[in-house]
Amino acid sequence: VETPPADPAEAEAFLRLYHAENPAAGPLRTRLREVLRSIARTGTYTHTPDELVYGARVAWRNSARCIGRLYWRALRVRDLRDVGSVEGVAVGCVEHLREATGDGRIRPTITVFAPDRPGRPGPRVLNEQLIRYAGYRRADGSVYGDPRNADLTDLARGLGWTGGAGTRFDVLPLVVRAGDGPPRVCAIPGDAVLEVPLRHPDHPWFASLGLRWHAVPAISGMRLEIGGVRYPCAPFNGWYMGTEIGARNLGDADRYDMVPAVAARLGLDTSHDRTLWRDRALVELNVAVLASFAAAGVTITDHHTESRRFLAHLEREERAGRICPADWSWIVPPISGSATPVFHRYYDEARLTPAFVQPGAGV
Ligand code: HEM
Ligand code: NRG
Repeated sequence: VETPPADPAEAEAFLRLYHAENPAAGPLRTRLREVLRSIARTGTYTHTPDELVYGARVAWRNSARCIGRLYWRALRVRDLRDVGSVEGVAVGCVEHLREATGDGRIRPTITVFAPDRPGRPGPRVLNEQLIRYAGYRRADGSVYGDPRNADLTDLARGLGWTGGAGTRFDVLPLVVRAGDGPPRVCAIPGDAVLEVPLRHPDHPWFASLGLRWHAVPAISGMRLEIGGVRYPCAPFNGWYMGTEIGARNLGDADRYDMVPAVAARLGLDTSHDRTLWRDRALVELNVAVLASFAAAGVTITDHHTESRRFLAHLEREERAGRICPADWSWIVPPISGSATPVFHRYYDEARLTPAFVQPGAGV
């Protein structure tokens, strides 16, 4: 694991931004001198609690692939920077899920664990999200469950995990590493994982497909970078946009691949592409997701509402004199793109920090 020293130029750029946007934070010069001296002596420095909160929120604000950024100022930040052990991280992640889930009114939350320091890597969660469904490889090469998580499932089993009930929706354990230590598996208590069984408001047969999804998307595989300091373990969550589940997780041919089964139950003519049976089945899958979450009292958003909110966010950012970087191919929803206003324009593609970065994504 590489743990380079904090880049003084990045530290300075962050502190300038923080003080420019937070005039009440006190004198920039004093803090800058202190931080640069700390980097020269130790290769790193410690963010104040206010810097950490601001840095995490701006990392969200800068996430060009995220359509949900209107509420970036409301991100709840849990400061667990003194936690770096496997047990400590596992407990902190379970607490995160409980706090973020609540009774279904999901709260956007991030938990920041110990940072990397020169020669001393922080902890990491190897799961891309805190909640992931197992994908069991069959002898014929196909996967039972979520094929996306087949490697993680192999890893967990290799580390001794035997906890799966053998359904298509078995929640995997966390796989956690402390520094350069070995990865270890930590089961997530079932009552920390809220799930929604899926049904369709007009089609009673839909429930018998046995589909469900978890309430909280909590990304744990990205690194948070603030002012040259790297936090390799900083899981964050908001709530779902329905298309993530209905179009991609359940619809993609290399995920749960439910489009053919739904089309068959709908009685659609699947003998020609031009009957648009895939499109019609996808829409009904997405109707089921949104209606089921709503009926369960779990926060979710639809792609029309979220597209409008995103453009409101963009306007607000421009009024504040900032550019709002956005990646068209991630912002435009996977169904009905042109029926949403985000489709009909282009975006600034700047890369800004603080940021969430996919390890191994270069830079
Ligand atoms: C990506 C929605 C909150 C950071 C996305 C995507 C959607 C989305 C639809 C694209 C996902 C995909 O296509 O796989 C939302 C909604 C939120 C929310 C509705 C509700 C509050 C957050 C929060 C953070 C965040 C709280 C961080 C603090 C990101 C990042 C990505 C992303 C970094 C890119 C992930 C990647 O590269 O794989 N978001 N988001 N989002 N979001 Fe959000
Ligand atoms: N598409 C992924 C989740 C990616 C992030 N989406 C969010 N993030 N809504 C999936 O599990 O379907 N968030 O922080 O709310």
